[in-house]
Amino acid sequence: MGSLINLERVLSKAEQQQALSRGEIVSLLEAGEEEAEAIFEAARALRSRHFHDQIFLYGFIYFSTWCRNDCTFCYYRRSNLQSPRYRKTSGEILDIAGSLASSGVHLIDLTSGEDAPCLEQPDGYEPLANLVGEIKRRFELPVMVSPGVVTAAALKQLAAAGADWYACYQETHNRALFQRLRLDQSIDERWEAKLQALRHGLLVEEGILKGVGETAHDVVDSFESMELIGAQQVRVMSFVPQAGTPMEIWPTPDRSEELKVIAVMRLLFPDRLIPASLDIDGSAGLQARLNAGANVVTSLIPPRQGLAGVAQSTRDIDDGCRTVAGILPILEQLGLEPVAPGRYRDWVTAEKRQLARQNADRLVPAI
Ligand code: SAM
Ligand code: MD0
Ligand code: SF4
Repeated sequence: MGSLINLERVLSKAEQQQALSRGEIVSLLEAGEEEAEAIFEAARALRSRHFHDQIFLYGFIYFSTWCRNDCTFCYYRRSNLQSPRYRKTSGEILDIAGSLASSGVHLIDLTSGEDAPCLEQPDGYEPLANLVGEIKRRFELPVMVSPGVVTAAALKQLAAAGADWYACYQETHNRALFQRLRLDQSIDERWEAKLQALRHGLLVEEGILKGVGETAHDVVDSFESMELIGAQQVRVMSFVPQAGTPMEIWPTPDRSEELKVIAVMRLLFPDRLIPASLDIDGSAGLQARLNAGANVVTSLIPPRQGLAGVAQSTRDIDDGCRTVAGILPILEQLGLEPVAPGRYRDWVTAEKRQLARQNADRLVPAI
């Protein structure tokens, strides 16, 4: 960024919710340490304006680590023989969801690899849909599903069962880079799955990886795509190298990069949900991400249930640091607090109503 005065001008535009140019966004992403502090402050001010220092908490259940895909960055890629494989039963998942619900999370995120039993049978997503319905009935919490790319029929079935969110991250919107990350997968099919989810009334989370070879312009392209699709939740995760994968010696990026992306997302999407994931640096990384303007703590995992994280397969899980009780002192220190449970449900309901209106206006029938 040329000068602090210029930075002030850009931040004041953002605070007034005026559009920023590509050059302005790139300069924010390339800001130095001192300038970054000013960007974080502006991001926090916008978060306060829209969310009153109240934070949402997401419980995470990685219910199957089996996957047919071979993403170069992922520990659970099919060809990684070192990765621990498990598939939790419906009973086990309900028990875990119950303990997360009673610990005070606002949402249950059911995540898996693209697991063959689901994919090989015509009605393969019925068990997941039934599970979603049962979790909603028993615990009255919103549910997110993250099973990878699934068919329009499966999305319809999941939405009918009561799923509220579909999370599916493009990782990058640069076609050549996508192809290096998500080997033999279609960038268009992944995008189309999110469009289908929206058409069926599911809220959508879009996301990118930081430090996988993208440029600042690629990141701006991703912001434009997030805007275009109208994602209700947007995320960034720093790449963490995984043993036994082609990217195991690829360096993890400096965390200041992810923090600036979080803050710039807050400036560009002030009223959207932006996660601070515990899956990258555990609870030690939470404060910085919240200070950068995130408003959802994700990847809360009950201890000692044999569950894995995505980027950190074991970190902080069994010692209870990734629980609501474990992170509450961090929120408190920052003058933040978890939102009352009903208010998260209200937020989701209001967003789903707005999406239903948009879908009706578009008059595009879902298939
Ligand atoms: N299999 C589904 C899919 O790929 O969409 C669901 C799992 S998804 C939640 C896994 C996500 O975790 C990826 O989309 C990626 O953004 C993130 N992730 C995976 N491996 C990672 C790594 N090594 N470092 C950082 N993030 C990673
Ligand atoms: C997280 N481990 O929030 C989870 C995961 C999938 N919807 C989310 C990447 O960090
Ligand atoms: Fe499978 Fe998802 Fe990992 Fe890719 S990121 S290998 S789709 S679990």
